[in-house]
Amino acid sequence: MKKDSQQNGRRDFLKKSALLAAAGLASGSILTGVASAKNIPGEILPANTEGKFSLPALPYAYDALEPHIDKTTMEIHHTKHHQAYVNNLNKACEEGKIDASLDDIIKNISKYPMAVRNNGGGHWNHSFFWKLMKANGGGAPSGKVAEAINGSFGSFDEMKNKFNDAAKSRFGSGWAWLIDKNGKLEIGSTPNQDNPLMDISDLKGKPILSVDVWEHAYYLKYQNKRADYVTAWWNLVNWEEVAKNL
Ligand code: MN3
Repeated sequence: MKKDSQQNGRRDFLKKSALLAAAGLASGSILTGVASAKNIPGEILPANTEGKFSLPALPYAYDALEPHIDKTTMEIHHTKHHQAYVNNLNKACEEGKIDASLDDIIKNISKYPMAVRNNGGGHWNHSFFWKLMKANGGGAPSGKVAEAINGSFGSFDEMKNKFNDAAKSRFGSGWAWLIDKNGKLEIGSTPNQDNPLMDISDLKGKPILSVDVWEHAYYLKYQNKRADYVTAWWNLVNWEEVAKNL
């Protein structure tokens, strides 16, 4: 009898190990591209309490954006990906003795090493992106946002089509943007964690709205169907926040 229960215990242990290994592999596939050499798939990175930059809290719960963006994706995206950008930015700033503000770093990004560009951009972009979404968002913009969109694109639908095209056609990882360029709204995309405030960017202007099209933002729920993710994402847009950016 004793031997049986030992064997059962070992079988349970093996089963659990296999599940953990599978979970590690699964999260590893969506963690591709996290800018951390030390990041082990499946590992929760410790919150950085010593560095200059810190992870902002989300303005909603991890499950608030369901069913459009699932809880697990939001949790991994915020606590692992964004946290990794913050940790690595702090490390790069410490190593390079960089003491500028994030806005100054972004504006003059050509003067900094690639680690600062990738992780500083990652921190700026995600901090901007979280606030652009909310539970029960979406619908059509009103007031000055609607006026600006109609003035620059003719209609909200036309702007949406252009934005969707920019999000879909960005090859690999990056971001689609609605920007204000000298009083006129324009749409484009940037690679990796670049953004339209960076001096090296081909797309330059003041960010108004953006969507993260890295696979880690949607892969668990949408797999390769980036277009479906972007279509669903419109249901989350926080137009009051967009108005503040204008
Ligand atoms: Mn992201």
